[in-house]
Amino acid sequence: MTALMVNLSGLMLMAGIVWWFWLYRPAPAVQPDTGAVQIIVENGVYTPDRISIPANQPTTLRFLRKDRSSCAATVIFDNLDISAELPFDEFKEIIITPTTPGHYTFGCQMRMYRGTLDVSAR
Ligand SMILES: [Cu+2]
Repeated sequence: MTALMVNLSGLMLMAGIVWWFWLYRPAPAVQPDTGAVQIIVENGVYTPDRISIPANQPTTLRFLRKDRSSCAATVIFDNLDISAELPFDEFKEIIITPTTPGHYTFGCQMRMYRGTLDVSAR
């Protein structure tokens, strides 16, 4: 019995290693070409959760909240002085024009939802 458990945990470890080194690829940052990005708020994740946008140009973030929990209803952009309420199952557009390139995190109040804006100078 113990030997079986050891074999099982060994198999799971190998599966984990295969997953990590061969199968896992981080999602690429999304580049809007229309000046608008749609972000779905569901199951504890923003999709996409990493967004590349240009500095000094207005970008529309179009949120659609599919999560009924009240915590998901607020999105806060750190260091950009932006926060907004997201109505359930309705599009909410937030237009941002960041002036300083860098990485800006955003999330819900309790930080269950997290995302990053990569602002680049172009
Ligand atoms: Cu939350």
